[in-house]
Amino acid sequence: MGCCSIELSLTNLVLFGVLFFIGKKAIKFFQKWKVEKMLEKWDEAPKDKLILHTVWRSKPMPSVSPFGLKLETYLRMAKIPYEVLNNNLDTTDPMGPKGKLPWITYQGVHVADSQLCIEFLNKKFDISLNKSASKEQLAAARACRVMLEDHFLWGLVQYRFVDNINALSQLMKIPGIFKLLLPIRSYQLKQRMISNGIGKHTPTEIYQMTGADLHTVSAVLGSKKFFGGDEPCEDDCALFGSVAQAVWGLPGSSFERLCQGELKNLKEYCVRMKERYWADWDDCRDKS
Ligand SMILES: N[C@@H](CCC(=O)N[C@@H](CS)C(=O)NCC(=O)O)C(=O)O
Repeated sequence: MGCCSIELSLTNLVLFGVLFFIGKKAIKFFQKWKVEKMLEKWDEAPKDKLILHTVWRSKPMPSVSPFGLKLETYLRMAKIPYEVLNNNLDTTDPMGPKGKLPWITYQGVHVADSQLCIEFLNKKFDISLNKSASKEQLAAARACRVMLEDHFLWGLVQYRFVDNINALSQLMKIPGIFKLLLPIRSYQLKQRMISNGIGKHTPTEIYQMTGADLHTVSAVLGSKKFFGGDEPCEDDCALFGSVAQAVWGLPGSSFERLCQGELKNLKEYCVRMKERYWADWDDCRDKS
């Protein structure tokens, strides 16, 4: 009798395992199919227009995505035409082929990842925004970009999505159904932080570690106007995309306080970038 019940539960376990495996495969297959369908739709987009797929406009600033703000700033720096009102900025399919935003469609080609988009566009339009900066300035700017995008980002995630998820609607409009899913999103991101390693620290430790990134970036900027010197270099778009989040996109955070006080050269830098490339900053904010 006992042995029979062990056999039964073993059969159930195997059955459960098989169903779990099939379910996972089915979800993957469905996701792949959805992406293919979505890309087929964008294959038909007019070939002469560059379409920037990104998150919808937010309240304090045009984009609360560091990567979205980076790529849009790059397009402005490189003077590559995309007009928001001409519908060249798409927010219906913000997530691209790699499940992330931003991404672009140009001449039937889809490119995902802000940095890969920049490299692709540099080649397509024969652009170099690094002509006036020194080798040292470019190296320091790159190091700061990688630090902000791959390390400081987790401080932003901790503050915005883990500790203050309910305040997200102060930053951007959240459609009804998404509001219900926010706790799940918060949980997913926390899990991602744990797999990364940084999520194993306490929030205070995470804020200290990522606040130190801002100190470093501020020291590298020093009294320069831009990370490229008197003129911005290519990485200035990325540095602006991330630092602007600390200045305008994380209200009430220690990052915001740092940029208003001790590290005020970072805020001054963001204002300089904003004035230079975003004369329409307020028009690009969601004022509803
Ligand atoms: N390395 C990527 C990062 C893009 C990224 O992480 N985007 C975020 C929004 S700011 C995203 O799409 N997150 C969705 C997710 O990871 O599930 C890039 O430079 O584009």
